[in-house]
Amino acid sequence: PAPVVAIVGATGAVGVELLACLAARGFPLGGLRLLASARSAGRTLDFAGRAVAVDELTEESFRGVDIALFSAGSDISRRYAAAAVKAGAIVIDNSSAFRVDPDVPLVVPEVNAAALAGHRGIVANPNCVAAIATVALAPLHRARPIRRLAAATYQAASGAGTAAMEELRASTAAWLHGEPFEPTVLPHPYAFNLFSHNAAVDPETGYNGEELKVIAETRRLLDAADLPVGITCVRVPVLRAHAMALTMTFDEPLSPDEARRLLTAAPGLRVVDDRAANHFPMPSEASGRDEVLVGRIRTDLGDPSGRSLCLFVAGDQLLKGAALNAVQIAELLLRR
Ligand code: A2P
Ligand code: 11C
Repeated sequence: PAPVVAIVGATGAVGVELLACLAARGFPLGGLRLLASARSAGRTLDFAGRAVAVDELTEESFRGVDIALFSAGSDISRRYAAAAVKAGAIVIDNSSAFRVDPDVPLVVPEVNAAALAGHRGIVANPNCVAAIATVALAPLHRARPIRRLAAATYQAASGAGTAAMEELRASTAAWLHGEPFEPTVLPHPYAFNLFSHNAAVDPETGYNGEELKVIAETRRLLDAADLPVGITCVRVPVLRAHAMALTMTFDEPLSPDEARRLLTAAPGLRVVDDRAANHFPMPSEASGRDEVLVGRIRTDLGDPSGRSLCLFVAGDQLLKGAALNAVQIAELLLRR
């Protein structure tokens, strides 16, 4: 029989995309349960043209549920994932609650599908930057081990939730009308501005929480526990697709042509690398797409050894960075 699926955080930015992905991919459903806070109980959400009621999340919400897709933040995952597993569900968790737990596989199907086999009821869905970056890094890493990675990100509002997307819209409108705007969701003015990622900064290292997550999760996903990674995460005034500049150093030289061949053949990627037209990955073209866009494939002139390459990558934060990857994990579970 088709599985009964619950979505925890169904009303959120990722929750709504989970619903859309399940519908668009024709995911077999024996039932659908939409869960959110008490504030949303009684609302309905559209699923494939049908209005489905939203219920308040409680410990009892998981009776009869086979797959629970969690996307309501780490606190909710920590509080309710055990109840879901106890009720017999497999949890696919989009929060950071379990991503570095050795008993919980962290999975991007194109990168490390085999890791799923070890699950004990919970599977972690990676941070959006880690998911999008590793789709592009994995095919190269398989051909020539990556020995060092440097990254800079250009992250959309969607990563901070629906309220942040709304703040970007409202503050931009206010700016254009010459009206004052006090940010309440993000810590700095967002319209026609950018700022260092809003996650808290670790006073010891100077790295923020987002950067530390990307480092830990990229290592896990690439099965490269000691990979040196340097990263700067920045929030840019884009609605829903993250972009990133990646520079990697390999064991042995890898030519841009060979990298282009590997990236062209890899699943989940689309090479956008038209030097003549100066056309490379852009958030506007990554938004709403399943594939991660990759381009600007070139030798890093900053490394005279010739063993380093640069890429520019863009991927929909709400799709491959969150909802789509979670639904792909659910599809893998069904196939097993
Ligand atoms: P609600 O809409 O009822 O607040 P986003 O990431 O876009 O901000 O969305 C967060 C999601 O997490 C929303 O669906 C939100 O539901 C849900 N959520 C937040 N707090 C709770 C809670 N205490 N119990 C259940 N769901 C919650
Ligand atoms: C952002 N990546 O863009 C974050 C949002 O680890 O799941 C999601 C945080 C996470 O701010």
